[in-house]
Amino acid sequence: MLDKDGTRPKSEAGLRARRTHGTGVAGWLVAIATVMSLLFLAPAFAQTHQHGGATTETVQTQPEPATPVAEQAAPDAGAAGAAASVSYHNPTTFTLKTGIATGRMVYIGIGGDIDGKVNPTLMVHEGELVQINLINGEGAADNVVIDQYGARSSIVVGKNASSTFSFTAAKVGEFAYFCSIAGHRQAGMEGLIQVMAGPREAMASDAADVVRDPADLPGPIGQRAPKVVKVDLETVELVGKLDDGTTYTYWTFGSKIPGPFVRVRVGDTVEVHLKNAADSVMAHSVDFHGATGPGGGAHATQTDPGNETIVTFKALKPGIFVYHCATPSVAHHITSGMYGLILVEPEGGLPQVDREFYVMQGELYTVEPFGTQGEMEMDYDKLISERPEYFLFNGAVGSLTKTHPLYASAGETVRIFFGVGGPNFTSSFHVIGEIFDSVYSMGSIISPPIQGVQTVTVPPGGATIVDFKIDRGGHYVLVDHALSRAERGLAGYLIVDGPEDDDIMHSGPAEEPAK
Ligand SMILES: [Cu+2]
Repeated sequence: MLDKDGTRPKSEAGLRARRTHGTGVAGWLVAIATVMSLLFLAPAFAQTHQHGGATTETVQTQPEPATPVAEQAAPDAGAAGAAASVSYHNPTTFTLKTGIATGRMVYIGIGGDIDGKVNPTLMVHEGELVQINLINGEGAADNVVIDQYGARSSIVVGKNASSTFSFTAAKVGEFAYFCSIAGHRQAGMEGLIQVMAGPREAMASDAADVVRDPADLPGPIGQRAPKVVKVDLETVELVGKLDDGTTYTYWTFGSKIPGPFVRVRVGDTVEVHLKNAADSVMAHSVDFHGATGPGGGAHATQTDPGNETIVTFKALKPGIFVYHCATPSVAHHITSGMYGLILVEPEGGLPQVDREFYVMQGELYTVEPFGTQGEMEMDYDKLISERPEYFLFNGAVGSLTKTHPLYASAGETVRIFFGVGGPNFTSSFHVIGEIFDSVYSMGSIISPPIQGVQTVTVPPGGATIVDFKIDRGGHYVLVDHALSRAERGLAGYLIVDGPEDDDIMHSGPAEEPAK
């Protein structure tokens, strides 16, 4: 077992102390200045720039914009106009599940004031961004349409399929929402949305930290015989901190991103208990890429809120594998945070290292542009056309720079288990200032690792293991070398204590040869 906590400063004070010491040494400051400006100054600048134009930009991304923002603010400018643009970033969200009640086809409200109500009236305020989640509860094909706003969901086909759409409630009044599939409105699928004049009072946001610390993983298994390993996973939906002043409704395994690191050995029997929290809105499931069988376990684990399912599989092959939720729409569940890694160790384990870390990459598709403050809303159109706003390590902007950097000491060997949840973008994983000594390419442990690698390709639903010895103290930077993504949140620090060996690198010319 590795003792990782002995030298890793966990407290904020410890972090500050280390940073203060660091600035005393000019070496890394100079060497890393370019990178810092790339990774920190540029995004900060971009955020400032985007705040001003956010409202207009966002409205342009609506499927069919009903009313331009300028028009909303015009009649009674000042307070009303300002409030409308503030509340715009705190969507009022409703979830409707299709079902049968007293012999009719209906929508049933889920959560909040409309919980359990049949064809509930949706109360919103003028100027609010309204988000409607539709879940198929009866297995037919359904949608939701609000004609007056030109707003509609995709058609959800099959039980538990879901769709999300949004619009700005720019017109005051009562409007029908209904299903436009032939016969469904007549059969009962109809309700009202009531848009009240004037803005709602702003709500304070108290968002959770959803970032999994990259040092949070179990130690090596080493030598032992195969056995039955019980794995408990709980799916949790929660509002989490995406960035400073910015939140997102994440769907997670265990309230953190990525989900718990599962560690077994080849030949183990893995008994997975998947519990879906009682306050979840969606059904969830889990597909282990390290398993062999229907859906990687997803067929056996489609789990409604408040329920638990169990699936058991044999770990037949060693490797580092992704697991993820596989409930439709799968891309929606994955982008929202539902992915993790399972390591199936070979007999006797992997070569020993001093420190192991756990990092995963994913993208987020929000209606609002990157850097917008407030609560972000998932954008289904951007998701299916692969136009992300955010690229993230471990679920949030600044996750591995500001709040949970990786810590090590010079002379140590380091291993990073790196996976891509995606759902869509391949990573060109690289650590600025380092060379990977060994790379288990494509997550294969059976094949011998390749040596001396700068950048490693990791596809969505794929993973790798990189090992390297750190020869010199300083700050190293984890990136996807598709570096535009660093401007959208993707960066991490590996902070290495210890001597900054001038023989390996120093600022200025090589020393005079001895005479
Ligand atoms: Cu899910």
